[in-house]
Amino acid sequence: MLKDEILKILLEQEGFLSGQEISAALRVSRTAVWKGVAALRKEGYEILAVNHRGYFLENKEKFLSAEQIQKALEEQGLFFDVIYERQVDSTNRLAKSLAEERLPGDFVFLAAADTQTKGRGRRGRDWSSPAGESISMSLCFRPKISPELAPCLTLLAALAMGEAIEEAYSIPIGIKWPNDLVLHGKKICGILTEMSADLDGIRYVVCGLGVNVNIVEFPEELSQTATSLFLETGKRVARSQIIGA
Ligand code: BTX
Repeated sequence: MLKDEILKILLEQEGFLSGQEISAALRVSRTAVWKGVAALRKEGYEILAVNHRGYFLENKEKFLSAEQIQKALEEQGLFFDVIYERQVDSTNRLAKSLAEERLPGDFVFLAAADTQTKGRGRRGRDWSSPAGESISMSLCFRPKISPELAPCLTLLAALAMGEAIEEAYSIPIGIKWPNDLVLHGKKICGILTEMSADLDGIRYVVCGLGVNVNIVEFPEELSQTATSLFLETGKRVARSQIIGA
């Protein structure tokens, strides 16, 4: 959709970009650009328009994009596919369906979303992942280990995410066995590892992580047990930085 392409350009742009430049880049009329910008504003994107300068997307760190995530991964020396959607039912579900399409080839990819409509925890429990404030990501790969070792991957993911958070915020993070990260006794990250296996062994593993990064307020039913990195530290960190780390 045109508005998504406009958003992508504005996210990548450091300064202002004129309507003329956007219309030339996307080969559409300036009226179409104007309409696209209006649609994005309706969705909550804060886009400044200044005479003779053009458009500028404010608070870019609030938004995620495949490019930002890819860049953050590349900074860590990681080069694999990133599939990013603004909204999905569940990134684990998306990753599993993409894995089925990619089999029998070998692959590593990351499916991420700004928000999930049916984020899942263990045993069918719900996972809340508000837009603009949380991380919903699923790493999908084909480890050459026997299926009974797969549960260790949850612990590995917990260690990796714990270290990433400690690095970004300089605070100690606890792991609550088997699949949560906690800060000051409250949950800040949940991990759901799912596996597909047959008689030959593991077909693929999906390791899904949900992180409460910049969430300002939790619904009543979660407020006693859940917290966010922002609420505990007062610091806002770009989600792509944590995903990459
Ligand atoms: P869990 O079963 O250990 O925890 C689920 C429980 O945690 C819920 O019943 C609820 O009480 C509480 N909860 C729900 N949302 C939150 C939240 N944002 N913060 C803290 N507590 C919460 C944990 O399951 C595993 C969650 C994995 C989520 C990721 S997100 C990306 C991927 N896609 C997907 O559908 N699931 C994974």
